[in-house]
Amino acid sequence: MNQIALITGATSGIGKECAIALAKSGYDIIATGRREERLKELKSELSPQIDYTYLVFDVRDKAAVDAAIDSLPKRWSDIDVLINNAGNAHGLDPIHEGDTADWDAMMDINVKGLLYVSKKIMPTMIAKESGHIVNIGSIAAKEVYPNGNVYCASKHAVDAITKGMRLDLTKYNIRVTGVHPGLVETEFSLVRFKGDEERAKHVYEGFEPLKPQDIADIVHFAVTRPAHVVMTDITVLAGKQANSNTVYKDQ
Ligand code: NDP
Ligand code: 8X3
Repeated sequence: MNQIALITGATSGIGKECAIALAKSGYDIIATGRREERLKELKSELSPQIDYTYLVFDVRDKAAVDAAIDSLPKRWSDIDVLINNAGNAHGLDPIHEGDTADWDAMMDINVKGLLYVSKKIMPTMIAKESGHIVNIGSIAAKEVYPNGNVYCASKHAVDAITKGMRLDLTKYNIRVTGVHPGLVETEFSLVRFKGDEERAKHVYEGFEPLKPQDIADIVHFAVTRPAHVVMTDITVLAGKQANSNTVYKDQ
């Protein structure tokens, strides 16, 4: 039987490309997200050689996370790889002008949601003494940029949780990898700017941003290393990006 990968936030961007990349190399896929139509459609983009199922839940809702994962038939419950990808930025404002609903969303989704999903899946990995957890952090997990305040805090938390997971889970042969991308062109900025397409497009103009496939390649590489190799921490920027706040754009 194929190995099983569960990917959160697989309706779009990095998560969707991770599902496509892992399916191509023979993983059976459990995709999750809130937009069911997209989860249904994803099947047609995956290798026909693998099995596919999906779960619809909001990672903020602990009861929904628990019920969804508990609903998996036995055939799907033995998850080998967990990609904690679901997340977004909400807003880009000076801290004193931040919207507390945006702060709640980022802490609840990026941090607590990641914990809720992991909490359900780690016991199975511990019981079989194998598994791999990949947490999608960000360059915002490593640096703080102007107006990034709470998003950066949420991603610094992801980085700390990643390190904590590695400390606590390595003895059970569970590998833990943090992947920290810079600017990737996805729906990320559309969500951050609440549907403002012009503003979102501008973020990726004047240079070649990373593609979600670039990040999926790296995730794929990390999870397909042999058991004695763990990629712990991978930061990846666009070619013209020097740090979180410095991008050399065409004039
Ligand atoms: P997208 O907006 O394209 O995708 C975000 C995914 O997260 C969607 O599938 C969305 O699914 C899911 N998601 C968001 N909120 C929830 C929720 N409450 N419950 C369940 N699922 C949720 O953005 P990216 O692909 O760019 O983002 C993926 C990850 O990569 C995020 O953690 C982001 O912080 C990180 N990242 C992105 C970078 C970038 O520049 N794009 C750079 C560095 C890190 P749905 O809406 O269907 O629920
Ligand atoms: C997404 C990339 O630079 O907007 O995490 O924080 S950035």
